[in-house]
Amino acid sequence: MKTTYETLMSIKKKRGAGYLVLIDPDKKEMRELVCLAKQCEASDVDGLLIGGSLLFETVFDHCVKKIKEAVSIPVILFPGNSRQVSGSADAILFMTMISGRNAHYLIGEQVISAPIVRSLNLEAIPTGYMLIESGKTTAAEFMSNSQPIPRHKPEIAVATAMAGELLGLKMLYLEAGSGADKPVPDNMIREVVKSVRIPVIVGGGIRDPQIARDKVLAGADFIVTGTVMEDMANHSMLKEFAKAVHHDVH
Ligand code: 1GP
Repeated sequence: MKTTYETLMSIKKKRGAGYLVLIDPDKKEMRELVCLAKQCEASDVDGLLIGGSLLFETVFDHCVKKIKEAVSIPVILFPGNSRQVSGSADAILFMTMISGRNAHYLIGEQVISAPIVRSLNLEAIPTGYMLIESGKTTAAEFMSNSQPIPRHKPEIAVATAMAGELLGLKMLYLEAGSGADKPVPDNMIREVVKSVRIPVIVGGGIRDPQIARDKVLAGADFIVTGTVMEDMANHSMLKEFAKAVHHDVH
């Protein structure tokens, strides 16, 4: 059986790029979260990420389980901290915040969660999380107490990405932050993608399918949207996003 990482790689190979939707358990009632997950699957979304900067709800594990039961696309944890671990998911983006210099998010949270991830036998996908300046202070920036990479300094992003690859990370996540004013700049994506061989996920502040398409054309392997789908009125856009991201390779 394929690992979730291998599944993601085959999605990338087959579809040109993959479309992932972030579901934040804090943002809606359980029923609505499950409904969104089902709509994602029906709209050609390739996988779901579950997580958030905070956690007000005490039912994280239950929420992951319910979503996992409702869909057959990969359900991957995208934890804001070491409390967001659940054995019901297919895998976890085991992230280290390589853009910042706060040791707690580079290795501290990982030390806390590693024994739990191991005991749950959860597939861990080692991922370098790179926060990019996006106009205003985001929750990710505030909560991690770390400085984002300046958006006009692609060379810093490139060197950081290279370091992540040399350290053996399997994916990079270029993140503007949830609800960001401005998404990660196209030229920064282009430069990073040119410099590394590992897949690059891009998310934060993407509210329009055309913007998602631009990020794919700049070289993003996976696109993540979260906030735009919190509004039920936008669910009809799921298919448009999926279409904008995919450029199926035959
Ligand atoms: C946040 O990249 C994700 O971690 C998604 O961002 O909520 O702005 O779409 P948005």
